[in-house]
Amino acid sequence: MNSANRFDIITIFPDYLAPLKLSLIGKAEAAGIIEIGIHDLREQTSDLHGSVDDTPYGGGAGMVMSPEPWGKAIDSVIELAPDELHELIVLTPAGEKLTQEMASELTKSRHLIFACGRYEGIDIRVSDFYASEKNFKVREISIGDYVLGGGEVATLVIMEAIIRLLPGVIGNPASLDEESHTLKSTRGALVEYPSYTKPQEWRGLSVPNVLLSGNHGEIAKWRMQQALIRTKKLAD
Ligand code: 6GU
Repeated sequence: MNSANRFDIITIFPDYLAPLKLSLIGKAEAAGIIEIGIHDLREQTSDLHGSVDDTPYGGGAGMVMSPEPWGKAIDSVIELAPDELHELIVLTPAGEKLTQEMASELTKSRHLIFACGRYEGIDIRVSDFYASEKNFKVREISIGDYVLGGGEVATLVIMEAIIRLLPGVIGNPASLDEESHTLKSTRGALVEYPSYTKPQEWRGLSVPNVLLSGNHGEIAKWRMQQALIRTKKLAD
């Protein structure tokens, strides 16, 4: 059987990706739903110090990651999923912003390669080269309007958003349905309604009566109202 989605991550800090062994993603890997490879970029360097960066052409502050170690690392992970279409994800604050819709699209990809840049980013010719290769798609993705030290944490975020959507990963897939209905709704993006569990009273705070009523129509109405209120608050 060859049905697992494959994720290869290239980084100079492989230990940063240790959380992939935990929780939902760790279990999905153990169950054979996904395969994960973590690769140290420095293994692709040939000089004594394992240099992965150099000064920018045109001058300016900071360092730029050199294309050759990246080319070698990406070529080597292609061989781990030889017959698939490869999707290279370059993590950069200059990329398109991650959305739920994008995460959902990425579940269809059989082989995702995450290139975790550090410093001022990766020489753009790496993206340009693979974008022109057959069986390759390249996407530059950001997880929000702030700057991180590197793409590793962004990779964890994106992988978690994708993997929890894969069949068999979440115990009760109905919870995904409800979530996506709430998210889409009629006006684009609604956030989730608030949740309550037992006990019925906690530190003087009670669960709203409607949730105890057993009236599913009224409960759905209340939840929709609450989601709208929360969404509106965020927009203010
Ligand atoms: Cl993907 N990388 C870095 N370095 N900073 C970010 C980011 C990615 N997304 C938001 N900020």
